[in-house]
Amino acid sequence: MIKEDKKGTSPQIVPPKASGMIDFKIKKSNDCHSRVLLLNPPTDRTQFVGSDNYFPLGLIMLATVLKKNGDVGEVIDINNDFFDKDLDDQIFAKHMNDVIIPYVTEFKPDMIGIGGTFSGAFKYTKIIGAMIKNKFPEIPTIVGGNHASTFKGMVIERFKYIDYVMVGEGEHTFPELLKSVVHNNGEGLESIDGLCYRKGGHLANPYDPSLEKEYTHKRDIVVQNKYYYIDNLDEVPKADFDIVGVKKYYMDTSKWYNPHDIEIGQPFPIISSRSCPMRCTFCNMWHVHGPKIRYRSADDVVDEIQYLYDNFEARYFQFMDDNFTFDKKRVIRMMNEIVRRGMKISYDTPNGIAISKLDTETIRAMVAGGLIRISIAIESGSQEIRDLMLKGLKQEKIYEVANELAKYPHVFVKAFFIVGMPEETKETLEETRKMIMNLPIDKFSINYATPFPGTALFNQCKAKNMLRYEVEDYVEIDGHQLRSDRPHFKPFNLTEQDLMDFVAWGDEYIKTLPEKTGKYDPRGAGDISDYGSVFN
Ligand code: B12
Ligand code: SF4
Repeated sequence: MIKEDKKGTSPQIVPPKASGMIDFKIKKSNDCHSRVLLLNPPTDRTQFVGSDNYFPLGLIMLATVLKKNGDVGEVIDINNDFFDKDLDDQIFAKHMNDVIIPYVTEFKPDMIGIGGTFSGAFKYTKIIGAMIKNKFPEIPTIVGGNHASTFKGMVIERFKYIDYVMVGEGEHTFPELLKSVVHNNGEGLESIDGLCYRKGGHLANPYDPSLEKEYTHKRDIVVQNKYYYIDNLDEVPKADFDIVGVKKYYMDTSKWYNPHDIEIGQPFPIISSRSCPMRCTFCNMWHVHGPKIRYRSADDVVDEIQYLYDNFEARYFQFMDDNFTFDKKRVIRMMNEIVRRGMKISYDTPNGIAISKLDTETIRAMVAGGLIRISIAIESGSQEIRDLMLKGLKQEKIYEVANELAKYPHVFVKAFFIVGMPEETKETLEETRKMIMNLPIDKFSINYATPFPGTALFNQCKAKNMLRYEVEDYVEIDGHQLRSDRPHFKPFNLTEQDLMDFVAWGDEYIKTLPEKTGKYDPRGAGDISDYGSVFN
């Protein structure tokens, strides 16, 4: 049962029965274990935002659950293979032929899963799927993550080389799928929450590469919505980073902003909650992690930090939550616990913190816990635009929080801005410019408003014929959804050039900041004379 909310964007999911505790140990029908290969597609370098070498956390978490169940789950992070290399279709195909396909031949997986945190990676998801199926028609393929969760059955309908789509988080449903497909001949597929497939599963799709262009008919596709999300996140096994090998993620962090002088070494991601109850019109996060925010307990999070601290010499953490500070008490408890245990760590929040949930007490606790770099999500200097975005953020609050953060001069403050919403005007851009110049911030980023499928912004652009591509072609995304050298659509009352001029101004202005603030953050930048670009 899915009810559209008043804005017609975010589904309020009414589960058919109350979700209970999830048993992560899936009992198999026999003693065989499954062998699963999980592949992380790369994001296109030309579209890449940010230059850090991130762990594929979602796939690591899935592989951790498989390992706990006694299955063999391996992750090949192709994104990591290309971290510091150029990438184009030809180079990628060669890598598939020379490295991935021989590995599959040797590994003999029962199933191949392809991840997809970003729509921008879907171009390579398709190439991986097609090349794998051409070579190994008998191996079932599955795609998960944000893009596939948004498009669900349409992915199967369009791409015959993909057999299954898993909507939303997969820690409890992926093992169920393996049990059904690998051990029970596809029995019970219809009761797997959020699974989309062809009737009869991959068994009904004897793959013939010559039919690749033919779309499967809609009536043959089973599309199941996702109802159950894991309530008790403490139950989810903690990411086992050994699965991918921590050394592969080495980055030279010696020049990162580091006021504590605690060696940064290898940064580790922490996700302490899932989803966010807000519905900003440009955000499609809830397609994968559901409508309701769910938390890990403060102790569980600090236990994970402690484990990484003790076993991997981790001293630098990155909280990647959608809305980390939504529950103020939990964050303060977490920070107090870090202090109580005497761990000397630093951390940042690359994914952005909701300003409406920050206050004096929370900021004080966060700084005591090791905060040295915070990204705050302002989005626009115009109250009118923020209101249209459903940001729920007042002008006074932005200044209050920025001034509060400025009381901790060692904390590096980066502000996120979006320009080019449909209603943007010269006046609202001017308000953003003024805010950037007046706020006590150390860095900022400016992104062009991006109509991610499944958002209210996408629907608005569609209704007003502003989209650059045909609606149904958004499933085929070729990386254009990430950073772009030009706006993704033209606002009602501005030209694309107006927006590009604004970004060009930002690119110049940002270079003046290190001198003004005395703080320099080289991430994404060449040297001090070229202080990165506003996209980083
Ligand atoms: C952390 C994060 C980042 C990190 C990167 C982390 C990384 N590993 O690469 C940073 C800060 C760098 C980042 C950057 C960006 N991000 Co970001 N990010 C996130 C965030 C908050 C969490 C992702 C995550 O790690 N989740 C934790 C794991 C456990 O969950 P998961 O990846 O979803 O995996 C689970 C399921 O999806 C599923 N699953 C996933 N893959 C598979 C595969 C199979 C086979 C199966 C069965 C299941 C399955 O099971 C997993 C376990 O439950 C998401 C929001 C969200 N909640 O998803 C946004 C999000 C993915 N980011 C988004 C965006 C827009 C960006 C940027 C473009 C922002 C910008 N303009 O700069 C850049 C792009 C970066 C790039 N690669 O080029 C959008 C993506 C929209 C889209 N459709 O593409 C999201 C959804 C946020 C949003 N508000 O809309 N991001
Ligand atoms: S506050 Fe952040 S995570 Fe929540 S809906 Fe808005 S943009 Fe998305």
